[in-house]
Parts: sequence; structure tokens; C-alpha cells
Amino acid sequence: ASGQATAFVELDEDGVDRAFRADVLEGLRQHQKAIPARWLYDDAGSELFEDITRVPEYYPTRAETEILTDRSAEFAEAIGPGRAVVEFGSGSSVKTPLLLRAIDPAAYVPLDIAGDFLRQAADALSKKFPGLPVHPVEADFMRAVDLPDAVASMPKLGFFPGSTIGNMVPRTAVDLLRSMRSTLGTNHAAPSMLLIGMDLVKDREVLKAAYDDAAGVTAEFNRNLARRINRELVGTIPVEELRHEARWNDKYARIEMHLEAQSDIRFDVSGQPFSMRRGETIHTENSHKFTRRSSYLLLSASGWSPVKRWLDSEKRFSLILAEA
Ligand code: AVI
Repeated sequence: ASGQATAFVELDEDGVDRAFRADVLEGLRQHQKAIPARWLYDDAGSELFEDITRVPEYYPTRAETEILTDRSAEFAEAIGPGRAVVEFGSGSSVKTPLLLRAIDPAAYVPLDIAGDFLRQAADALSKKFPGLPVHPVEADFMRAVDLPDAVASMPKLGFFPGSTIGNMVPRTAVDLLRSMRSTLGTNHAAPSMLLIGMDLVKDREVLKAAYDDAAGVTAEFNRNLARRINRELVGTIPVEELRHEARWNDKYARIEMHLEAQSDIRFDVSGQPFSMRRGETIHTENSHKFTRRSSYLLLSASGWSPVKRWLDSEKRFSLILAEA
């Protein structure tokens, strides 16, 4: 799953997601055109993202997997057995089994908005861990969620890998981290914990290459958003006139993805006309990068006290354990 939490889907009379249409039309009317990144993840986009995780330049997935593999004894010691693991955004393929194997949990609760992803992930996990109770919950984890009664009395560990938190602006990230704290609970006798992946600030060229790989997979992932608009919102965007750009924004310490018009273009979306000048862009994603201090500040501003931090061998990516 993408890990991008969304509101529940509401379709209009043409079977189109109302929120998608509203976000696109509003986003294209702005001076700096911008469309929320969660719309990158339709079926084609989710598959392209899986492909991104395998391109040589995109290090975050491999770096985080390395930490989970190599430091399993340290996770076991810092977290301890018997917790209910609540994963925000279900089953990111190889990472979840690595964590579950390391810490000997009492239950696994995958939480996702997309019911089909959720059930697939839950089934796959149950097969791998036959003795482990699995309780999938279909919910929007941007808001506080009621967990199943079966795990009510267990201490909790939230798991949010992948640096998905980096795709949110700080204000939204704080809202989410606070919601997670409410979902997991703040029992002082057995404080909840959170294990969260956060990608690190590093050399710009390394960052830019990770978001503009030579094979062009990230470019396709970005352009797929324009294709999706054409498919679902009766659009006429000339996709081949849009160039993928990965840009470092130093003020906010983030990589931004943009789609840049290569010539002056005009197009329609849902019957409304739009135009772009050559060089004008549509901003499609932010991916914030953190330092030790900025990651701790974000967590503590959200009610979480950092406990321990692990890096991969090349110091590219961090996994942080925090306590409620
Ligand atoms: C899902 N998310 C953490 C990815 C990232 O690195 O920000 C999405 C992505 N966008 C382009 N490449 C990967």
C-alpha cells in the first residue's frame, strides 16, 4: 500500500471520486499549480512506486530494510515482547515481517483506508506467522481510530516505516503524529511506543538522483498523475509536453516533484479550461528530509519522546523509536 491515508471515497454520478476532482480543479486554479501527492497512488501509480523502490538511485527502502535486518537484536531489547503492533498503512512487503520476527509481538493490527490492500496484507502476514493474532482495521489513520477490543489490554507499538511522514508538511505531520498517539493510547503504566522511518538530509545530488532516476521510473510515476487526470476527469493534458522535475527546496529541507510545461499549453479538465506557460509547473509532491534535531523536534512537538535512533551503514536513513 502507498501509506497515503485518504478520506473515505465518495463517488459522484459519473463514478468519479469527488475529492479527486475537487483537489485537481482547485489545485490547477492556483498561481503555483499544486495537486496533493496522495493522488499519485492509483493502481498504476502504486505499481510504479513499487518499481521506484527497486531502482538503484532510490536508497530509502533498501537502507530501512538494512536497519531492520541488521539491528533486530537491538529492536528486541528496546521494544520488548508482547506488544500489539499497529501498522499505519498496511503491510509494506518485506519490512513488517522483519520487525515482527525481531520483537515477538502479541498481535498485529494493520490499519489502512484501502480494504483490498488491507485484507491482502493481513492474509499474507497470517500465513507467515501462523500463531499471531491479526486484526485488520479499515480506517483513515489521519484521525484517531478505535482499536479492536482484543488488543485493548496489550501495550502498543505503532509502526510507520518508509518516511511517509516526510510527504506531509509539518502542520499535517504533527496532526498525524498526535492522532497516532491518541489511537495507541497514553497509559502511563505501559506507555505506547512508535517506530517511525525518517529519511535524512544529505548531499543534494544524491537526493535529486533518488527522485530522478536514470531509467525514468520516477518521471513516469509523476507523469502518471497527469494521465490519471485525463483518464478519470475527462482531461486533455498533453502529457508528453510535461517534464518531470525533482527540485531541492533548501528552505524547507525537502525534495519537490514538479511537472514542467515544455511549451505554452492549453487543456481542459472536467470541462474547465486551463493553460500553462512554458516553464510553469504543477507541484505534485513534497518529500521532507530530516536531521536528528528536526526529527526529534517534530516528534516532541507531537507528544512523542525520542528513545533511540538507528541509521543504516551509509547513514542515509533513520528509524526512530519514541514513547508516548
Ligand atoms: C512514499 N514516499 C515515502 C516516497 C518518498 O520517497 O517520498 C514517494 C516517492 N516519490 C518519488 N519517489 C518516491
